[in-house]
Amino acid sequence: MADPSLAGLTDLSAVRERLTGSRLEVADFRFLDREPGPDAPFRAVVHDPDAYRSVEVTGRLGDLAGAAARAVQFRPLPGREEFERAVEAVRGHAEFGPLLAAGGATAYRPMPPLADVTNGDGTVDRVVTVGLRTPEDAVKHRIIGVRAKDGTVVRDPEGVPAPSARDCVTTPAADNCPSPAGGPRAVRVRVRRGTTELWDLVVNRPATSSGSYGSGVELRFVAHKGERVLYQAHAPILNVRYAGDRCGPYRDWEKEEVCFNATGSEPAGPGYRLCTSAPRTILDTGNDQGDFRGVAFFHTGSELRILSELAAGWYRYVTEWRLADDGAIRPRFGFGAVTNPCTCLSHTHHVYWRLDPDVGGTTANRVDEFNDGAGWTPIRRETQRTRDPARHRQWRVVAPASGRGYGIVPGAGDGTADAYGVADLWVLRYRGAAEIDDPRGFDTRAHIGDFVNGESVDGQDLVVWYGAHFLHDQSGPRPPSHFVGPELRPLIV
Ligand SMILES: [Cu+2]
Repeated sequence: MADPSLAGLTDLSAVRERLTGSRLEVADFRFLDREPGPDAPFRAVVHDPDAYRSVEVTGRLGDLAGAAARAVQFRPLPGREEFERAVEAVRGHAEFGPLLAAGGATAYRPMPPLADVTNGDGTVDRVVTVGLRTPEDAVKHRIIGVRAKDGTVVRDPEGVPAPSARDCVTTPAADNCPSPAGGPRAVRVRVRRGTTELWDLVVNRPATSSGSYGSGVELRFVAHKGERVLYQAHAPILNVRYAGDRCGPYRDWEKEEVCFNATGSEPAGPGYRLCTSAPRTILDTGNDQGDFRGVAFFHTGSELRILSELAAGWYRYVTEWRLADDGAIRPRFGFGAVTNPCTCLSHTHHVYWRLDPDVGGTTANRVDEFNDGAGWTPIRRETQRTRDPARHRQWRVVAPASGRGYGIVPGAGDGTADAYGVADLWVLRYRGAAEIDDPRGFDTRAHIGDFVNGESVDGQDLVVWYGAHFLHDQSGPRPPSHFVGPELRPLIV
């Protein structure tokens, strides 16, 4: 809960008219203003786990009674405890229990995490999925479901990968380090060289990142040499699509932290580790083990690396920011997995960073696009764009008043959007926290384009979304890197 004055949110009559359960919980809360005052507008999601329904509540802090509510599709992700309960139900099942008892058999968190069942009367039962791996068997992977309300095993839930003889990746899920208790939601970080302050920013760990499904390592109030560059930077959308839809598509979440290796101390509290050597993730070690969960900081001598490792089902992701001493900012995303039945099939990961620039220390910014032959052209209205490597297409965010700017230079491996990936860059007017997530229902595709409605972005407070697309095909040549991401490079325009 972001604000104690909202404790009464679940008791509002607008909520009570729609949800009657005794265990209502606030699943998401956000202020819609940058600097929320005593009467700030807010948006919240209240979830009723008994009826398994949710409502979105919008209103103002100063007039809670006047808040409005409407039904929305929101289903909380299963946590570790709920998953373990589902596994216990499987152990007690006449057919699947003995399978799990066999040598080498394991239960794992699969994709998708839920396979809910809609009943004939329109009510929905929550069904938590469980992956069974039986390596001695011809069928090595089965994904079954467990109905949350009564522990009934659902044999062939809809929308999960079919039973499979494929055993992709030989890295067993481990994730066995302790979870830090407590610790700060965010920390302030400064990088100094001599008497010069190079960087000053606030960092949220994935577990406290914004968005209803998290957004990886999140940066706010990022200043280089005393001048604000970014108000906020994170990656609220992450999804994956398989060729021929042989698995998925899946929308991933970015708030579940997983163990990696980070050696150092925690001067600001648990969950934020200042490292004395380079942190090592599953992409470095090839295993799912580690001694730390949270955000690791490591200065290489020329840049500050800020990174964490995420889990979503069998996926493992590295979420990273590199802040170079010279002012360059490199967002990075890395792609890995533990043992599963899908990732040896060709698939493409899509990650979408949301960058809220305050280049030149002001919110009045503009984006220009460069193309060979045409030079720089200002973007005046909200729009979405694709990359064009043949024309060396790139972008820059400029502050017209001062001539300061930051180039957005696509990474060599960032790909180009297909129909599922939608686009590579969006320029939007800043519309507060209402536009941190895309309104998506149960479609896994990115819906950032829903925010494009012709508003002016010329010298305005604006937001840039940048998409990268990573083709993961284990039958093809090994990619030079499992990381994607652009470079944000300081310019004098
Ligand atoms: Cu992959």
